[in-house]
Amino acid sequence: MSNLDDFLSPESPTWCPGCGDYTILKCLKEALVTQGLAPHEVMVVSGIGCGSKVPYYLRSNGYDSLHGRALPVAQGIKLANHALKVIVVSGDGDSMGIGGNHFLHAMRRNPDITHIIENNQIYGLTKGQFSPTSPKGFVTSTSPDGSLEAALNPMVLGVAGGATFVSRTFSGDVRHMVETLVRAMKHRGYSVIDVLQPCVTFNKINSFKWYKERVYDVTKSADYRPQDRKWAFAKALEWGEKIPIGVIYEDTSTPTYEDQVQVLQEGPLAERDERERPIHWRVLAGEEKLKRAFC
Ligand SMILES: Cc1ncc(C[n+]2csc(CCOP(=O)(O)OP(=O)(O)O)c2C)c(N)n1
Ligand code: SF4
Ligand SMILES: [Mg+2]
Repeated sequence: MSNLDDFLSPESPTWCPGCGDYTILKCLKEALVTQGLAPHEVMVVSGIGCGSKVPYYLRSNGYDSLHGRALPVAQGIKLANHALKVIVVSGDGDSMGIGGNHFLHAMRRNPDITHIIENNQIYGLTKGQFSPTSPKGFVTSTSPDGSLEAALNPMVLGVAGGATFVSRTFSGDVRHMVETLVRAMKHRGYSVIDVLQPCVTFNKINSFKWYKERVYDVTKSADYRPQDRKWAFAKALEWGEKIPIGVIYEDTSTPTYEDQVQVLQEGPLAERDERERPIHWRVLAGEEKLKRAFC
């Protein structure tokens, strides 16, 4: 059993007052406690950005990696110790821009990790440039005449790319976010959560009010069918006057990447004696390395 104080970091958040990232931090802690996870069982990995500061503000294992590189780092950590609950927390720029290619390939592998995309539709940390999820025509410091590029939708990419759990939640709804995070973390496989997270300082369009007027809980729909990929794709495409939140796709039949790696079936690598590991998993040294390099 754990409680919220177990996850209390000595660092205080430096986010702007009212930023949607506060809700994500609060809900992540609650979701971890709800599942009875202790700080040493959790690894939070981020990139660089406002939202990527979460590992500093949560007392657990943490890794603040490079901008865009949270996913490969997280997958490496999961392979080294698949007993850890590995959670990626990174921005829309981090996840969909510079890290977009890692997103596509994580979907193909289905690692058992949870990816929280803090989607404020802008580059917050670097003071408000348009991001891959900004709408076409979005006026920012780097697009004074409006962005010419179409927006990416993480839900559409998630369903099309083969992520086995695709969902969305909103920083203006704590209960919904905790429930969605718990469901995502319980899923065995790559779970993606697109979090609508207002940047109150640089994105004056997509505000709490703007989202509140549009979001609805798709899990309450009469035709709710999260196992039906075609239905999920239609829901993922919905964006505008109505924006669905909740789990839209869940595939429980695809094995995780770790389930398919033979050497991991005997237990986490991190807990095993170096000499027990098959030769190709060891760091080869000296003569052995040379011999192998030339044969
Ligand atoms: C390789 C590299 N390129 C660019 C940057 C500059 N940079 C830091 S954060 C960031 C964008 C952050 O936007 P996002 O990921 O959406 O996070 P947010 O700040 O909005 O939470 C950029 C461009 C960097 N640190 N490293
Ligand atoms: S700049 Fe935006 S995303 Fe960054 S802390 Fe401030 S409100 Fe949050
Ligand atoms: Mg952002």
